[in-house]
Amino acid sequence: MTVVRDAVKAALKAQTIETPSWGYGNSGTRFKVFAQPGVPRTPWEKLDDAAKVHEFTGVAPKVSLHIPWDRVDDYAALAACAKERGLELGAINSNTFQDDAYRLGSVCHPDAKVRRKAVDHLRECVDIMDATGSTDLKLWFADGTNYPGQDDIVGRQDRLAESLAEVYERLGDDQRILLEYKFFEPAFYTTDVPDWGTSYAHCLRLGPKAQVVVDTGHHAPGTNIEFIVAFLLREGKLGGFDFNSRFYADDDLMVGSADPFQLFRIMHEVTKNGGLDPASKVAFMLDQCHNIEAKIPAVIRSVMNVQEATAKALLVDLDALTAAQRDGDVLTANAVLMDAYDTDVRPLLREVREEQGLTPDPVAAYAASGWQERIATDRVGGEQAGWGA
Ligand SMILES: [Mn+2]
Repeated sequence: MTVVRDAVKAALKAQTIETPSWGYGNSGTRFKVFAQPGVPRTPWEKLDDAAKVHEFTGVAPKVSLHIPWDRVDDYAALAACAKERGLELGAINSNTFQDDAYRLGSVCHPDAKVRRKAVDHLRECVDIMDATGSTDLKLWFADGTNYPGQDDIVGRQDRLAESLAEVYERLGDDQRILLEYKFFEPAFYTTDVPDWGTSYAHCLRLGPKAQVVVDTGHHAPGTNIEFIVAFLLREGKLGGFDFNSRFYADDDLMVGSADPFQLFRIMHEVTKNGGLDPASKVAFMLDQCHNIEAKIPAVIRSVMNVQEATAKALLVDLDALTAAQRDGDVLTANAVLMDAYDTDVRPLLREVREEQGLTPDPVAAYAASGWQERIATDRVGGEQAGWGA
């Protein structure tokens, strides 16, 4: 049992969770963005906040950027700044949804000039990756239609494939495309990449440097996300996660808050099928908005929620599970899984943190650090970061 416990601890120490730069900025609902004191005004200040999350959790060394929200003149300098803070720049997220030109879509737009603009932006994102050392280009397209007959479904797929191929060509040897899907919104009739199957088919055609990213909030209610995860891992096509949780639509709430059991089931498939092995290159990213809650503690809480689900998944007795499955013992197989889920892993994680020289309680340590008060005092004037370019 000690051997198992040591292996679980080692895996938890090795896991990294990437936090999103936009999670530190102001965000909101369709109705109102609530500004909070101390919110970063620049990408540099976002890195300062991300560094705090890493300081107290020890497992969040990477930060995803979003272009143009994180546009700077010198990306190499931003990467150097990250490094000074013990961080690395992670996935570059493109934006082909906030320009007037994209009313009818971006890479699937019927007008070649608009598609050109979108593809040029995506290629510019790869230039930025070259400067920052980022390996992942995360693509989410708002493309779709609102009305039957508005555009040709197959024609849009053809344009998507052509656009993606041009971006794929631009990738360096160590770079990859992570193609995200979302079943609806902002388009309400058809979405051009609505589900994992569409993303998978395009990635398969593109080649080994294209993989699917699973945003946990981008599914219809009742979708079995862990099945998708297991399938993609088996095919070597799971690039990573955008973690968040949802009650209704794409709610972008803290991962593990709405349905911790679902997160455990997902992490069970990940741990069981090699997805925690760094060689698998599965990226554990957060994609969340903290609209009414304090942002930095919410990111810390989210990182801890992923760790807790991972710890429980690692505690599943796979030998007993396999034996029960082989014997067709339905109840025992289910009980083995539930035993792990019902384990309180918080003491184990406190131990892990102490062994890493970290504080056992990151939320309390952050609250006591004075950082929140300091940024509220220091970050006055200027424009707080948000969804605007
Ligand atoms: Mn996402």
